[in-house]
Amino acid sequence: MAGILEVKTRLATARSVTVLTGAGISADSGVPTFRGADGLWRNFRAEDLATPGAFARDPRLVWEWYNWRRELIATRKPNPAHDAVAAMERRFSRFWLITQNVDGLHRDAGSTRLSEIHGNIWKVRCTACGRIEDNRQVPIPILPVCTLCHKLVRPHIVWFGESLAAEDLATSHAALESCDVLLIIGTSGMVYPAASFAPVAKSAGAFVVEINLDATPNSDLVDVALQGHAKDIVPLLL
Ligand code: BJW
Ligand code: ZN
Repeated sequence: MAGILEVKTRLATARSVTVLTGAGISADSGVPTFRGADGLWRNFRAEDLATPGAFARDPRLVWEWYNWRRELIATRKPNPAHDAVAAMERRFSRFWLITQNVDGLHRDAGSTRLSEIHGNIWKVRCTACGRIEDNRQVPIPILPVCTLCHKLVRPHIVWFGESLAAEDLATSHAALESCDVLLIIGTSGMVYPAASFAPVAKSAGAFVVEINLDATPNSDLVDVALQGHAKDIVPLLL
């Protein structure tokens, strides 16, 4: 593919690289995406369950959904695309990974300079005292409570209608505005604010590359759109 050569050339002279990932990079590890048919659970969409209102109405149902996902993700391993992103971190002194994924597979692959802007499925947060704890229990006993104050805990995940952490937003914007190359891997570009990250980097002068199975709302804006599986394409860019 001609596009791959152009991206390799850009990366060869880049001083600063930022990567934005979505569910598509973990699809190659067998983690269902959100907007694919395999993302459905008992006919609910993420938009039905990943909201503060859904948790307030029926915390048991929402925790059951998370238990399904925790069970699934617990058996999954990083794939060559996660490995290649971790290798990029070692290659470039100025590097930042912004991931929308909550599965933790980037950390498993060795990435350390990253913002998990939608949280992490292996952390829980107390609805009363706000304490955040690591929790790898699979399945988690329903309903789980805080070790400190014994009130209900929730997944430490950003749901629809909730704000991202201010620090994650600031770090992400700094990385988008200062990078020479932005790689956007496996995201539909439908969910804000991450959906606006490509234009932010583009207007700041970055060379923007999309790697996705399909065209997305970002495809017209990017400098190069590479269509295919992340696990096949991302390792070729190094
Ligand atoms: C492959 C592949 C392979 C597959 N290789 N590629 C109207 C307009 C604008 C904004 C809003 C609006 N109404 C509401 C909003 C705000 C809302 C929003 O954006 N909604 C949209 C749906 C319209 N956003 C928010 O609420 C955010 N907060 C916020 O904005 O705060 C301020 C505010 C508050 C209130 C009102 C307004 C503003 C928070 C968003 C939190 C998102 N959280 C989730 C779920 C968490 C649950 C959990 O994980 O447990 O995060 S939603 C879900 O989508 C998840 C993902 O991180 C996120 C993005 O999805 P992603 O990663 O792109 O996955 P898919 O499935 O969509 O796409 C996969 C892609 O991969 C596809 O393109 C495939 O082709 C590709 N692919 N296999 C390469 N092998
Ligand atoms: Zn508590």
